[in-house]
Amino acid sequence: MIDLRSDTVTTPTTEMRRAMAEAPVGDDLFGEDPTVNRLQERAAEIFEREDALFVPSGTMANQIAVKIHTRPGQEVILEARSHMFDWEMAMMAAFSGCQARPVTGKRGLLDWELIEGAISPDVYFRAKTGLVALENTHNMAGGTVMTPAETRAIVDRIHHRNLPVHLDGARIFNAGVYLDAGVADLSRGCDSVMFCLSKGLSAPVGSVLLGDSDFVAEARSVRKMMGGGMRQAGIIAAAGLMALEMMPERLIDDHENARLLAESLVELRHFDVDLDSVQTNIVVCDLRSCTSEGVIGALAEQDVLAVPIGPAQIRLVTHRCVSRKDTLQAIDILRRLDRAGFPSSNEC
Ligand code: TLP
Repeated sequence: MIDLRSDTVTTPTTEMRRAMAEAPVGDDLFGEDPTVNRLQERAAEIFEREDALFVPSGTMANQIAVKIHTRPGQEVILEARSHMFDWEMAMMAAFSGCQARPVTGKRGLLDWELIEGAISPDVYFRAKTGLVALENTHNMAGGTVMTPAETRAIVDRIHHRNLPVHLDGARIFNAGVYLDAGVADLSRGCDSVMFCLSKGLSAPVGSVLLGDSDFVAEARSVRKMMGGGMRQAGIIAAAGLMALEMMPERLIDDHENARLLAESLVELRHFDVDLDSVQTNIVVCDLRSCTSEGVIGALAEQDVLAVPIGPAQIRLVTHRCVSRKDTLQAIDILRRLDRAGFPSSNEC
């Protein structure tokens, strides 16, 4: 099976499993789990932040940030295909009482002009903007990155309007590898940032939410409110620590495999890829004369898995459990199917 559905399917390494078995643990609700504490300290050091909080998922981290930065009745400006808008169960409405103000960015990236146009006018009969949320890398745009300079330029202007910024950095280490930049630089200025240990970094569970000490103290209490307080969580934090220390540098392999996949796909009849958007480990393909359902089904019969992200759009994600050999094999299968035509293709 060549599983290109997501980098979330990565399984922990043998070293991670060993570290999990041997991790010193304690009750984290009393702040007594040494492994969780170590993970949070290391993350704070690497991101150059005052404090960090280990949480069960990226979704929870993002939604804790929304809860803290906003008040009910406010709007959150975010990208139209961002994870926080499309994939988090309308939680900003359900939990924080906010509505999204989505803006379509070029290749998923927001610039100041777009954001400024979405900030609500300062009149009493309009909902106030409470937060701007950015995403780096941008998942549904194909893993596109924002540079530290681009981020900083936007963040400074947003702050000038007295608004906070949260960065969904689920795959910020991929951005760092692509740009040869540190994650501290990529997130500098943002009031809060979260990253996932459980995607390309291969840990089984967990994300980290970072900010200043007051923010993280509040985040700890919102995490509890959401039922995300964990006890001997050092068992999973141990894998997270290894993910953080050992895994970022190998992400380059995933980027190279994604590039190879994308460059092969553009040669085919039924696939269209914006090669400029393939910067990290994600390939988003528009389909010609066939449906996502038909392509996904035909691939699955050949033991290649991908996900639909629209009626004629699929996503392929490379990761540690997809080798160069697997990538070449997937390309062979795609070529063969493309020549034969897909079952639901209009041409067949
Ligand atoms: N993304 C998943 C799916 O939910 C779509 C994936 O397969 O890519 N921010 C971004 C940018 C994400 O891509 C994801 C997960 C999250 C947040 C949420 O993380 P989890 O799954 O830990 O809640």
